[in-house]
Amino acid sequence: MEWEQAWLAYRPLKGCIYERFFRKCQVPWGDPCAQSALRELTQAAKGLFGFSMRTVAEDPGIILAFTREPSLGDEGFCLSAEGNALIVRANTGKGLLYGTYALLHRVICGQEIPAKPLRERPQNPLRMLNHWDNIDGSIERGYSGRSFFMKDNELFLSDRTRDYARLLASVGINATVLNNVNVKGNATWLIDEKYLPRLREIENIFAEYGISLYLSLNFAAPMELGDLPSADPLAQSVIDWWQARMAQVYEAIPRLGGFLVKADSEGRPGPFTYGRTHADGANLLARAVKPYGGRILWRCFVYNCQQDWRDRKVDRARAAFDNFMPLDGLFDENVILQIKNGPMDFQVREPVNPLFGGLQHTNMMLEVQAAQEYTGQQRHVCYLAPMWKQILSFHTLLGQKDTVAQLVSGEAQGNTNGGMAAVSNTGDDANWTGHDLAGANLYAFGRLAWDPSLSAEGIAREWIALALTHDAAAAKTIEQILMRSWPVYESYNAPLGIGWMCNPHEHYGPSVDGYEYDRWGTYHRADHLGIGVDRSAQGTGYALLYNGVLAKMYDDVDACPEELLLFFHHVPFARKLSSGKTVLQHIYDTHFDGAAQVQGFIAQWESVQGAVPEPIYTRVLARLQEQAENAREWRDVINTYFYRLTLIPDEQGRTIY
Ligand code: GCV
Repeated sequence: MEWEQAWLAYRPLKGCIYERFFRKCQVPWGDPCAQSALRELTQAAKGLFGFSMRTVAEDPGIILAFTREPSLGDEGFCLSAEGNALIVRANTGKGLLYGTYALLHRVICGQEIPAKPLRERPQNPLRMLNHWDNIDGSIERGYSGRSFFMKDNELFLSDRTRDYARLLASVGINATVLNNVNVKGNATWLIDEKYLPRLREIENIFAEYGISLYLSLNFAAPMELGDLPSADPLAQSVIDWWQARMAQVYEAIPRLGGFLVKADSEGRPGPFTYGRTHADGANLLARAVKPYGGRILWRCFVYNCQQDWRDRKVDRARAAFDNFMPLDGLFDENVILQIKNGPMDFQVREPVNPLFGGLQHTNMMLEVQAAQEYTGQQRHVCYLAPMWKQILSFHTLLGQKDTVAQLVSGEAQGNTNGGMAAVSNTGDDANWTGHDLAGANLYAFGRLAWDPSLSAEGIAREWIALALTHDAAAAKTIEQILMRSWPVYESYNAPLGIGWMCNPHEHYGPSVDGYEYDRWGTYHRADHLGIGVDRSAQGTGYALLYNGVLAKMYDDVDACPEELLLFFHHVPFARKLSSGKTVLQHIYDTHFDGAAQVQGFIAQWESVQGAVPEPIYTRVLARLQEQAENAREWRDVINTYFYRLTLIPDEQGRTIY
């Protein structure tokens, strides 16, 4: 299948003041990342300006040069315009590569390359994608086609593997987990000699772009791959098995970054079976990979998925905290706990996971989902950078440097074992992300992982200039659509933080009671008088898991932020919000408004015709039309449900069925 180049398309650029610099360059030999930078510059010169760039010894227009500046670290760079040259300096080839992409992006976005050196280094040590690609080629929660790494129980390589690595490196992503965290069947064998040679080939390409390869593994591998009777993390036979296996794996792929593990979660095996803790499980693996410099990323998405909906005392939102807080400080230094942004599961609105601000002696990283499982499945536009910004800037009230960004980057604790991961939204669709506008999410994830202080608008503007258009009016229109898209999606979905009113399993389309009488711990608890889950001190006590005034705020129905009201409290439909509207009227109004706004997106998009390339224009238009139809469906199903439940009509007398 053919594929496009997303934001590395290098379409012709007219009137660029830096064009002349692109004729000749000087790049150090021998370093693989520096050579990748050279290839990128050459490709860019051809696409942007239509000529071939030459490498020269004298009088270069672009210079990539090694330097020794401790403040730049292993990944930072320095960029400047000096005399007749644009110069990128870095301590490493990786830094030169990142600096080269920064140079290219500034040139394409029409930004100045200053004479005074611009210094950058990433905030997060690990900036990682998690693929949920299965070895048969399907992708769990994948909305952009099939896997471009796996098919029919085989791994494969193509030119697309390199283009994938280029896309990642161009936004500073430095690690990737190739396979789904639900490791089953043949995927368990990825750590076997059957697959290791091919993985090594893939890893070699990634290394040319500064990307570390990680794999997900099956905790029960000693039983499924070996012939041990148990996977008990404290059994000597199991310890020996993992050590021998890791020796084999690292002999084949010495630079392998490590492993991501989903254990005791949604039916996956784990240490609980043997009465052991998650620390026992994680440390077992951490010790096996430690001699090779490997890391274990251990997921905190652990909860009881066999809940009884009648039982109001068990609260899934508490699960990660209750499972992991008692283990704080017990994990080895090469273990990182990977924590989903919220306590539930990537809903359109959730509070920040209280493990951030809870854990004090454990490495951690933030997991977000670029794949839009609950946010429109890449059929609806939903630019997630504004949501991620809210999470990253959330003050947990733990110590001086207390934002989620400061905690996960290791800045707060002064360590380098942390970062950000995103569940990838890619697949083998020509445009990589199904919805063209979902490309903005992949781009934004990399940029925010590099620098969480960047603004969502600024990132959107960059991405639009790189991927879509230089037409100022069209760019502004597209930026407006992106920036409105999350609030609009939220407005026609489950209201006020309650989440989950979607069709079970596929998680697309409205179904208010879809999860209400199920075992997954995801309820709205509505009756004809009121709605919401009581997570206050009188309810499940979840609100009290936060620090200080945050706990007070969430616990108090009058102080709780309204966008999370129903997440934390069960309230009457007649309760007045700050707008003066009742909760019920708010539900009606937001759903009418959300559906209308999507219709508005269509008109806005139609105005950019001619300013963005075909076939992107047509593809996006088709998706927006589908979104408009679906938004009307959401509006009518949700509003009708609450009207029939309460028998209270819409104050404005609009049609509710
Ligand atoms: C990979 C949610 C998704 C699952 C996913 C799981 C996880 O429950 O629906 O498909 O499994 O999260 O994050 O492990």
